Order: sequence, then structure tokens, then C-alpha cells
Amino acid sequence: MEEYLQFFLNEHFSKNLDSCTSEQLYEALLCFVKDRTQSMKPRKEKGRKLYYISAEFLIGRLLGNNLLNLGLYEEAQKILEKHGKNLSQLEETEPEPSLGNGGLGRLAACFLDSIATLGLYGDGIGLNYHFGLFRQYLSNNKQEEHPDKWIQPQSWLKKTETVFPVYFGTTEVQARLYELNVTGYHSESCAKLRLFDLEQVEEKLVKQGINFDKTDIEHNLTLFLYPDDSDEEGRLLRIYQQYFLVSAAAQLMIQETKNRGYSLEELSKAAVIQINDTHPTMIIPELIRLLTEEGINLDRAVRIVSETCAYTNHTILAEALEKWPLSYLEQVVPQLVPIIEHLDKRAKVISPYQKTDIIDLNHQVHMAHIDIHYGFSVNGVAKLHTDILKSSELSEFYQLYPKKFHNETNGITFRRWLMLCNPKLSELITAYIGEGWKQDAQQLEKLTNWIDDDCLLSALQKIKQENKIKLARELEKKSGICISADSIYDIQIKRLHEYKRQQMNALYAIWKYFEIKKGNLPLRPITMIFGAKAAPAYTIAKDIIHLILCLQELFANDPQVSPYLKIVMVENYNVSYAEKLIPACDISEQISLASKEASGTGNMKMMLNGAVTLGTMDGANVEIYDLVGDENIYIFGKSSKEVMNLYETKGYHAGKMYAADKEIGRLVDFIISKEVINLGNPISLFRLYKELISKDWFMTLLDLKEYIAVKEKMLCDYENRRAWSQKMLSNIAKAGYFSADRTIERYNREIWKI
Ligand code: 26Q
Repeated sequence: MEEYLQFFLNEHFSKNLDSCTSEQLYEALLCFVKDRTQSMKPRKEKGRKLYYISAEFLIGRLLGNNLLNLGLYEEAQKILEKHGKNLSQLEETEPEPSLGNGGLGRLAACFLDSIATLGLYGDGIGLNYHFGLFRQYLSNNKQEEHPDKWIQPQSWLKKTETVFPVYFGTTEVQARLYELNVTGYHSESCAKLRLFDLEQVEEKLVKQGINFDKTDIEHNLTLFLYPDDSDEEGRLLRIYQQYFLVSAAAQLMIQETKNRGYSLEELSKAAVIQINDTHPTMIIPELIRLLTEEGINLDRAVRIVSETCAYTNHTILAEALEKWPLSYLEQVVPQLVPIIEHLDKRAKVISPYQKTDIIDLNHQVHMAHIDIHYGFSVNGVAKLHTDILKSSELSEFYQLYPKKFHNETNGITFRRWLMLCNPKLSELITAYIGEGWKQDAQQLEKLTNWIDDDCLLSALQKIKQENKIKLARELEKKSGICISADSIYDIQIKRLHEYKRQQMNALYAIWKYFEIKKGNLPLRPITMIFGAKAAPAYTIAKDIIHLILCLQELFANDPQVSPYLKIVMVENYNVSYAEKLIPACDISEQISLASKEASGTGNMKMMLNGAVTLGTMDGANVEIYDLVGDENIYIFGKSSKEVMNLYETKGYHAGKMYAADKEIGRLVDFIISKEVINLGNPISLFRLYKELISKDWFMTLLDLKEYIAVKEKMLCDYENRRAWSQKMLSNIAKAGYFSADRTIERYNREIWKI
């Protein structure tokens, strides 16, 4: 490696390892790794090939991860050290590819790591957005959005010769394929992430902030990742993007199937397509259309495609279930409309339920319904989530097709989320149980043999402390904020959404502030860390960020409070930030309203790094609870059954709750107190206040008091340092279940059968 780097630096920059800049060295390492992956063994291309199709792949930075997977991390570290350089600092030079919004996109990236590691024959297929998720700045206690350009002249992407035409009615554009090798942990060959890009993207279309001409589709299709929001104009563009993805993907699949010697009649023997939420759903009618163009009759085409496609559902929030007015589809993709109408008619013959219609009475096209009628598998992403799909959200579909339903509880890659981000803990684990856990995560369970071992328990504490110090330094460097590593790090990092209830956490902060003002000081200082982006058009989410930032300022400027309670909202929370925050976390906040969080995956990452969960019985928290037991997790709040019952009976009234309980009233009122208003925007704060006392759709006030009580108990229990370390150890030991390797093996066994 050293020779390669020296040669490269000399050749390109007339520099050497000692004299080069970080950017030059990064480029040299990038090319080294790229070359290395290109000369790896090709995969065995026999049998069924998996196409994991997704509008998002939130891959994060790749240099460190690739070095780790290729077994080159330590060597690189040593070479750099020898020349006075530092690998982890160098990693920061890499622009972060933020090609996803949050959980769904990150899951796709974790899955690729496991697919490569397990050596399965499969690729990811997505879009090459020139600007990923917006870059967030926090100024004047508000979120600002800025474009985040990540592609540099030298990047992980390889331009291929493959180009497909895509037609929107009579408008033709070209989709060029780019590829990126995905390394697996110590595997012989790579998987591929294949990203289509519009040949004629015009980056100059971007004007102020993240605004751009949304109508110029011949130049804007792959300009931006769509930031899950709801402004009207953007919706048509979203359909354009989706069709661009699936049309190019379908052509690629057909071409590859033929090249591999299969006839299109045998498509389901050659390919299995996992549809990641409904964003790529149009692949179904598009493939049917293309098969009929190739001379297969419509009925056969429908059968073949149905045997090839499988669908994953990631949400039960009604507003996130995609439906499009038929008129939009007529405008954007007229060629698909007759097919969709045909599919709708057939479904209406098969199903007696109106609720399963593809095209409803209001001429809305329900994308998930296409997937369920015309795919061979439907899966939820955690036990509770799948149960809710079966028993309520999709119950009619479950009646129709019980055998199609599967549960595939999410998982995370332990390579990035432990070995790479927390090398010390990784080493400690290996010292006790050997290397086996890196490829067989269940082996982590062996750690429970040392649950009473003081040596291991204090080593765990020590590593957590070091990680907390490291984070404190990082925060100071990045934002000038000082936090104490002797405080408890209480962390909530995830997209900002009302159902995730960052507002409830903020109300706890207000409660604690009152306590401190009264002289009830906490046993130990508390640092409440938030990281979250709000969709640009999601007003209340932005109001919640505003509240948190106002509280941050209020506490920081109050000498009575600041030694005991600090809020830090980090700017531009992303995958790289998560890698720094998660190893330092003591308390993992997973406080969504029960039934609303399909799974969550941050919860898994934090437990794996020795954090203890404070959560509701929602998503994968339920499975964490089952694994670690009552004494190693802190649960509060109404159950999903109770919550669903309240929705059904309209039994929850925020206003009544607010009026009936003085304590709650006092906390909510503080949002519009003069202390807070002084620091913020009254319109925004009043809007949030009103929302909470009149609607509160996600029942914040309902769970608030129990939340406060359980959190207090947790802070108190933290002081028994030995017992807390045992909780940490139990969580790490039981986290093996959440390895994405396990998830992918199950997908393969139950659905893909590669
Ligand atoms: C919808 C319509 C128009 C534009 C955008 C969208 C859109 C974009 C992104 C809708 C949803 C998303 C992302 C959803 C998501 O991340 N869901 C999360 O998926 C994780 C992986 O399964 C789960 O762990 C989380 O619980 C779930 O919230």
C-alpha cells in the first residue's frame, strides 16, 4: 500500500506521503481502495439474482468502512502514522454521500454490507442524486437548509457505458448507470450499488438555498434527494424521479436476464426484486409493460412479474402511505396508466373489499396496493409492526393473501456500527470472546458469562468514558460548545417527526429546569443531546427544533442551571455524526408513540454500544425488551393496543388533559413564557403550544408524566455504577440478534431463495 500511495502522490501531485495535503492523501487512498476492489474475484453469477431497489441508499462515508472490510485499516493507520498523519482525521476529508433521509435509506446501506459479506448474488439499484439530503445550519435558533453537493471529480462512483432511454409520454431522457463497489467484511468479492443518473443534469438550476426549477425535468431529475415533504409542486417531480428509476432499472434487469441466458418467461428464476417501500412500486407495471412489448401476453406478464417482486413496508403512518392522483400519472407516465387500470380491474375481481382497491373512488392510485396484489411477498420490519399490518392496517390484504405476509425484523451492520465507530469496545469484546462475533454476532451472548466480572465491568465504563471525552472534544471543535464527560449523555438522534416525540423530551427539559430552579439539583449533571433534521415543509417539526434551540440558549445563559442541565442540538446530524454520538451514549431515547415507529434502527445501534434504552413498547423496542429483560431497559407509556383504541374511539383529548393537570399545564405553558419568547419567534412558539393543547395527534401529554418518572428513576439508577455497567453489558451481549447478517439470511431463506 505504501508504495502505491507514494507512487500515486508523486505521479499526480509531485508530492510524497510526508509533504502531501489531506485532500491529496485521501484521493490516493480512494484510488488505492477502488483499484483493490476492482481486482477482486467476480461473484458467482448463478441462479436468482437479487435486485434491492430503493429511492434511498444512505451509505455514509466509505473510506474507513472499505479499509476495515478489506482488512487494510490497521496497515493504513500504521503507514499514515509513520508519516505524521492520522487516519481518522483523514476520513473527515471525505464528503459524505447523504443519499437518503433516514432509517429506510440507512437500512438499505446496512443490507448491502451484509449482502456483500454473505456473498449473496445481489445489487442495490437507486438514483445518483447530485445533492443529497440538505445540509442543515442552525442559526437564530432555526433550521436553515442548504444544498449539499457530495460528488467530487474523484469519487467512489464509476461511470459505466450503460445508458437507457426513459420516456415520459413523448419526452425522452437518458439514464446513465454509475456503479460503486460495496465491500463485505473479509469477503472475496464485492456487491454493487448501481445508481442511475440523468445524463443532462444542470446543477446551475439550484438557486437560493435548496430551491430550484421543479418543472425543468429534462435537467433536474436527479438533482436532489426528495426530502420527504408535502409541497404540491414537488409531487409531480417525485413521480418523474420514481419512474426514471424504475424504467431504467427494468431495462437493466431485462438486459441482464437475457445476457445470462434466461428467457423473459423465466424472469422469476433469474431475478427477485425487493421493493423498498412504495417509492419504486412502478417497477411492477413497467416490467409488465416491457414484457408485453417483448411479445408475452398480458396475463402471463402479470404472473411472471408477480412471481418476481416482493415489497417491504416501512410505515403505518397514513400520511406516509403513497397515493397519487391518477391524473398525475396520466400526465407523467401515460404509458403506465392502461396497465395500472388493468391491474386495478383484476384486483377488484379477486377482492371483495373496497379497501384493497388500487384506484379508489376518488381516482387516487394506492401504490402499496399494487405491491401487495402483484407481488409474492409483503413484509413488515419488526414483530409489532408486522402484527399491526396484519391485524389492522392491511387486515383485508391479510385475509386475501395470508401466505404472502412475513416479518423481517430490521438489523444493522456491526462492522460500521461497532468495529468502525467504537474500536476500543470492539477490541475489548474480542479480548474476552475472540473474533468470532464479527461474522456471527450471536456469539456476543457469550459476554454474559462475565456479568459479575469486575474487570470487564470497569473496562466497559472506562471505554464509555473515553468515548464521551472524545465526543466532548469533537463538539467543542465543531461548535464551540463545552460539555462535561462526567455528565450523563442522554441522546435522541433521528429525523424530526411529531410521532418520534422530540417535543416530549423538550417538555422533560422544562420540567428539570423547574426542578433545578426550585433547588432540587440532579445527582449528576445531565447533557441532553439532540440531532435531527426536519423536512423543509414540515412546519411543526421546525417549530419543535426552534423550541429545543431556545431552551438550549436559555439554559446555557442561566448560571443557576447550566452547571446541571445542558441541551445541545448538533448541527447537520448525519451518518458520520451518528458514528461519533452513538459510542458516547448513556441513555438512548426511543420514545415514539406506541404503534407509530415501524422498527427504529438507532435503538439497535445504541444498545450495541452499551447504551441503555428509555423507550415505549414500540417497533423493535419490543424485541429489545424481550431480549434484555425488564431490568436492562426502561419502559413507559401506553401500549400500542391502548393507543390504537384511543384513535378508534376518539378517546384522547389533549385539551382536557392540559386543563385537568396543573403540572402538565405548567410545562406546556412555559413554551410561550416570556423567558422563551424572548429568545425566539412568538408565532412559531404559539403555533407549537396550540398544537399541543388542541390536537397533539401523537399524544405527547398522555405519556409525559410517566416518561418523566421513568427517566428520573433511570438517572438515579445510573449512580449505581456497577449495576449500570451490568445493564450495559447485557445490552451489548443481546444485541447480536440485530445484526443485519441475521436479517439478510432470513430474507434469503423466506423470500428471495437465491
Ligand atoms: C413519501 C412520499 C413522497 C416523498 C417522500 C416520501 C418518503 C420518503 C422517505 C416517505 C418515507 C421515507 C422514509 C421512511 C423511513 O425512513 N422509515 C423508517 O424505516 C426504518 C427502516 O425500516 C424503520 O426503522 C423506521 O421505523 C421507519 O420510520
